[in-house]
Amino acid sequence: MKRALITGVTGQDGSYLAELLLEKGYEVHGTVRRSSTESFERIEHLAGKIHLHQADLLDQLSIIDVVKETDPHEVYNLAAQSFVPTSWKQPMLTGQFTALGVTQVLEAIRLLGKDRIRFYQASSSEMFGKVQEVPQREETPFWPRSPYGVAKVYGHWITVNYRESYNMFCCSGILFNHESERRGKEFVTRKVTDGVARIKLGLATELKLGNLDAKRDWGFAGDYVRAMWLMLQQDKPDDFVVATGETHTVKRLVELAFAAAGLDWQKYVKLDPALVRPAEVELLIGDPAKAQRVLGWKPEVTFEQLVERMVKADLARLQGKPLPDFKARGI
Ligand code: NAP
Ligand code: G4F
Repeated sequence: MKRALITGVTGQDGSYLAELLLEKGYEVHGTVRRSSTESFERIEHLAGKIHLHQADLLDQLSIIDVVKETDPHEVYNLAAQSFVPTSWKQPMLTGQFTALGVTQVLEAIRLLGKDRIRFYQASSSEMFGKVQEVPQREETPFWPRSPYGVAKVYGHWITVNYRESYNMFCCSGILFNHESERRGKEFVTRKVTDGVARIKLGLATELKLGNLDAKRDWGFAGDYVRAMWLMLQQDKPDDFVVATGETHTVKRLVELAFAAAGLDWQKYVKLDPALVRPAEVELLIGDPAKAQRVLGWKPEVTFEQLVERMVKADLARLQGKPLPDFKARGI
């Protein structure tokens, strides 16, 4: 039986990846941080099926201990301070978690199993920032626009460097935005779908947003964790862009989400300058050709289906109803 260790298992991607690995017969281990309130909502349904270990990316010994104890075949490093605006408020912390944290995990692997443990790093399209090429591919130069993006560039290159320096099996997945009903409510897709559901149910009267013109290549998180796993099943380690190849404005997202609840967005959306970022990433659109060719990966959920399922899920959640069975409905 294969064993996998996921850092950041309580996050959106961690929860979907844990489900996928369980389906594939893995013994799944995840790291969690100690906190005065538990943040296990996304993995509650996996209680008893996965093994949780206390560890923090900022504490090297805890990372070494968890790698030693779990003796994994594969390590997926998903833990990070992942919200871009927070990275301007806490740039040092973001650098410590999101950049140096990667080296902590790589060092633990180098010490304990550099020839057998396969490593996945959660890199980001934020690294492309002020984009130097459209669409963005594996070779497109990086120009990050936030402390988060800068930290992810470090994480990407240290992953490549350990592959080249120590011949370790290290892959960097350059993933474009991916969303779901498990997305944190501070990210724009979920903020919008939750806001729409609240307005529909009479719990709110408006929704404040920032830049409606920014464009993103949005996919479904459940599709993207499949690409992570596929990267670690190849004969040799490599880096891959994972994206849909389509881009949409925030405004289009807003239109679709309000329409999914039968509402006219123009009556409810208010622009709030405080939500505009010090430096914006205006356009992201990825070229997933390499992932399609080498990994045989392609996304299954479209942007329109994604927005619809997120609105439906937020409506159900706020009404205390069970979440819709998306698989049965084909989305
Ligand atoms: P997320 O929902 O914000 O989850 C982040 C996870 O990291 C949580 O489990 C969090 O734990 C954990 N974490 C944060 N700081 C930590 C620390 N110091 N030590 C240990 N764990 C820590 O993020 P996500 O959307 O699942 O994304 C997963 C990864 O992919 C992140 O690295 C993100 O930067 C990257 N990424 C995401 C996207 C996207 O569109 N979702 C795109 C490209 C790359 P708590 O629950 O305790 O906070
Ligand atoms: O949903 P967002 O906060 O995601 P962002 O900044 O693109 O970052 C996400 O994707 C990255 C991959 O490219 C990940 F690496 C990262 O961890 C994270 O998951 O914002 C998307 C866009 C931005 O252009 C932002 O300015 O939406 C715009 N926006 C407009 N109004 C807003 C809002 N974003 C947020 N969060 N909140 C708003 O009110």
